Amino acid sequence: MTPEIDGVRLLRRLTTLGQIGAFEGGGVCRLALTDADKAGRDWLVAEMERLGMAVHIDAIGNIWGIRAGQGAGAPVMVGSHIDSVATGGLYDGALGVLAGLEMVETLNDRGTATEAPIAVAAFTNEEGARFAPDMMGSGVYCGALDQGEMLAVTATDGMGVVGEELDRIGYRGSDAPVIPAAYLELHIEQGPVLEQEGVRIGAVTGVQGIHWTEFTVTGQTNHAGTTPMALRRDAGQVAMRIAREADAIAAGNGPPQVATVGVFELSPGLVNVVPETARLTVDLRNTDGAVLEAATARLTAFAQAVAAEAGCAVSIREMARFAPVVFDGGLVDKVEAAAQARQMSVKRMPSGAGHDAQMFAALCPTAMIFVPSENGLSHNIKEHSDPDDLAAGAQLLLDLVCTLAGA
Ligand code: HGY
Ligand code: MN
Ligand code: MN
Ligand code: MN
Repeated sequence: MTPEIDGVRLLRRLTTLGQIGAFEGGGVCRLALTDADKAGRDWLVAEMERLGMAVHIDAIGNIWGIRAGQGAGAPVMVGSHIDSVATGGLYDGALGVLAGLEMVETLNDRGTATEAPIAVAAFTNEEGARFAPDMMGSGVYCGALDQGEMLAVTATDGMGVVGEELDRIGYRGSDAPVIPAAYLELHIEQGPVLEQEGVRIGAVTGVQGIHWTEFTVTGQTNHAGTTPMALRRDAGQVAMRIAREADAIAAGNGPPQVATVGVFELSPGLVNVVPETARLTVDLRNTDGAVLEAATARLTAFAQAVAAEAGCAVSIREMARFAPVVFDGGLVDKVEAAAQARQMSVKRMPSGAGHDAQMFAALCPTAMIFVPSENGLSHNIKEHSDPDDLAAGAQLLLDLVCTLAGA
């Protein structure tokens, strides 16, 4: 029988990491490559070393600790991320990394050896909130994103460049990524499905496609009172129409299409001045790659047309573009069977959120385990999951890794 994890110890680690970059009254902000991210990284490396793991860091700051196996083959890897959005919670990403530490400590306590090494990874900038695209570190690790290009990415607020920030926080390493024998990621669902259906475990079948696009519209400032509507070159009106078109795409396509205007900035931002520039971002996602491609094409064509009609210019920047991925059917079956073996209710489901796992799907057998999110909330400081569910997910992770790594 697989050793039993210690749910209290797991929760303690989640709480400890949750104090790094914590807001008063709850929630965290550990934006990638900030001092708070560095503090989280420093704590994680110290924990890995305390557990006797060999710690590796690559050129984009991905961290992975390896617990030696009796054999020297490719490791079975579990992982996720410890960076957060600016309105983050305690569990998004952290759960997958810290459940990995809990798994290693449980095996150490029991003196359980595995044939294959076990790796626990924390990937750089999974969120993409400060530096786009998201899944940046795992994308470089898996060869899906160009390392040189990613090191040169400037922050969306213009403050900082990835490579310089890595140097500043001391996390630009030189270790070569190792391609695992299999990759498993435990993550909170970040949506309402499991809770609404009263199911404890999600056996994740894949991740929907993600397109992030930034539109910068340039018109002309003018007097809000004297300028007839027909003579305006109003960047704000164009931006609003692009945002409404994104909404129309979601309504027209219906679920699972989603569209989000997360950034919407007008300049000069004065009550009596027609806006000269507008910057907005649109996040489009769909499990169907062709529908998603068509949605993005429709939105960009619309933006160009309405900008021209309004006498404005528009520049369009692709911030992220990931096709949908399907996880390894055999491994998804194993996740489902492992939950059933422990009499845990389980449901096969796609992931609405992006995850580091989607970068591994092309390289090795990959799957994810979801546990419910209270009220489906995430990317919200009130993000919460039931400790028993967190422990259940961590236990399944250990069960599966013991099977895959030959405990
Ligand atoms: O946006 C996402 O889904 C991921 O959390 N970065
Ligand atoms: Mn996450
Ligand atoms: Mn997230
Ligand atoms: Mn994610």
